[in-house]
Amino acid sequence: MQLSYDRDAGTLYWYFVELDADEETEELECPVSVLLDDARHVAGIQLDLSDLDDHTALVSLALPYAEARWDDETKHLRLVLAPYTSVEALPEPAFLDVNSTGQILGIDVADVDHEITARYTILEPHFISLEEDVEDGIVLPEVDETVVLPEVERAGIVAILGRPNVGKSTLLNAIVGQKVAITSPKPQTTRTAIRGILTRSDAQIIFVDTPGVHRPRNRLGTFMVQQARQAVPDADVVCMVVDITHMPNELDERIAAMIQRTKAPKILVLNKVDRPNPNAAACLEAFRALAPWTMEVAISALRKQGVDALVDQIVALLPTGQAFYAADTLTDQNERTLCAELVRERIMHLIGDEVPYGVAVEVEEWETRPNNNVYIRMTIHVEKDSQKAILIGKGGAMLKRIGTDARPAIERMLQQRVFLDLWIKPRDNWRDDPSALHWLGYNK
Ligand SMILES: Nc1nc2c(ncn2[C@@H]2O[C@H](COP(=O)(O)OP(=O)(O)OP(=O)(O)O)[C@@H](O)[C@H]2O)c(=O)[nH]1
Ligand SMILES: [Mg+2]
Repeated sequence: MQLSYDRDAGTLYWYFVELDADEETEELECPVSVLLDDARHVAGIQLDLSDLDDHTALVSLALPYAEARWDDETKHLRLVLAPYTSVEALPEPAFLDVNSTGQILGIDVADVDHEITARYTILEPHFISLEEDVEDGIVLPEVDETVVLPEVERAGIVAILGRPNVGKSTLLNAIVGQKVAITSPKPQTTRTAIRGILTRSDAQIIFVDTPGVHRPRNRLGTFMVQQARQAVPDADVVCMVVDITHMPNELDERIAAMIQRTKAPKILVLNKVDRPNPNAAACLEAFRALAPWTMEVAISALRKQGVDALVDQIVALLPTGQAFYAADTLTDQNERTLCAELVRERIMHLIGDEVPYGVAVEVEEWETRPNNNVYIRMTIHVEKDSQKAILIGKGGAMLKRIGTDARPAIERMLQQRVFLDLWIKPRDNWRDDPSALHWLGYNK
C-alpha cells in the first residue's frame, strides 16, 4: 500500500496498486472517517462503502494488505496503521479510483480541516514522496494571458551565488527595494532559491538568491547546495558575491569551479566595501584569480552603495526578451512562505548557537477575521526537547519576544493587523528525514 500526502492540494492518497496512466478509471464517492488515537493522531481511515455495490470486487485489491480490515456487516473498509480509540467523520467524502472491473485502486482523502495536518505524526513515516517532474535549473512561470506584462527590451535570469554570509540576500533586497529574502549575521540563513524580480522601464530581471554553498552535514544542507548549483545552468548572468574583507577559501574555489561551466557572463561582486579592510589589495587579487570574470563591481549591499551601478551593468549583459512577471511582482514566494520566513529570521537573530539551524517554521492556519485582522498559526519545528525549552524561554518570554519582533514586519507586508499564534514542536532529526523535508518544502 502506498501512502502519500500532497501538501498543496491538502490531500492524502492511499493506493493499492501503481497507477497506470492509460487505465480507464471511474471516480466514486463514499463517506470517510479518520481513526484517532488517544492523542488525536490519525492512525488510519475508515470508508463507508454501504451505498456502493459489489463489495467483493471493490475491496479485492485492498484486502491482501495487513493494514486493511473489512467488516462485511457494516460494509466498512478500514486502513489501520496504529491502534486507535475513536472514529471521527470527515465533512467531505473520499474519492475512490475504481477500474473497469470495479476494484478500488486508490483513495483520495481531502483534509479540508487544517487541524488534521497537525495530527499526521503516525502517518508521516509512511508517506512516500510524490513523483514530481523535478526539473533542473530555473523554471519560469507559464505566461498567464490574463496578466498584463510590462513592455521591456531586455529580460533574463541572474543567479546570485556565494558562500554563506557574504550578503547575497542583503543584495537581493537592496535590488528589489523590499525584504523578499531574510538575512542574518549567521551563515546558512537562506535555504531555498528565492526569486526577486526587478522591473525597470527597459528591462525585467529575475534575480535568484541561493543558499550559501557550504559543506553539507545533513540532507537539508545537501538540498541547499543543490539549489545553488541548479541556479547556474539557466542563468543569463551569474553573480558571485564575495566578502572582500576575507581571503577566498576552498568554498570560494568550489563556487568558482561551479560557475566556470556556464558560458554566461560572470560578475565578481565584491561586497562589504564599507568595512575597514587593511588587507583589501591581497583579497582583491586572490578573488580576481578565481575565474575569468567578465567584470567586477564593488558594492556595499547593506548601505546600498554601488547597487544601481551593478544593476546597470547586468542589464547591459541581458539578452533581448519579454517580461515574465507583472510589473508589480517582486518575488515568487507566497505570503505564507514570507511570513514563516520572517519568524525564522527573528529566531536566527534572537537565539544563539546551533538552535536556529534545527528550526523550520510552518504556517498551519491562516484566517481573515472581522475588521480585516488576520489570525496566523505557525508551528516552529525543532529537533529536540531541549531546543523547545530554549525557544520558549523563561516563563514563555522568548517565544513571546519572537512573536512581538516578527509581527511588525508581517503586518507591514500584509497591510493588515496580525494575530500570531506560535507553537513549538520537537521533531527528531528532521533535517535528515526525507519525509519531513518533503513536508516542509525543502525538496522541490
Ligand atoms: N558591513 C556589511 N555587512 C553586510 C553587507 N551585506 C551584508 N552584510 C551583513 O552580512 C550578514 C549576512 O548577510 P546575508 O545577506 O544574510 O548573507 P547571505 O550571503 O545571504 O547568507 P546565507 O543566506 O547564509 O548564504 C548580515 O549580517 C548582513 O547584514 C555589507 O555590504 N556590509
Ligand atoms: Mg541568504
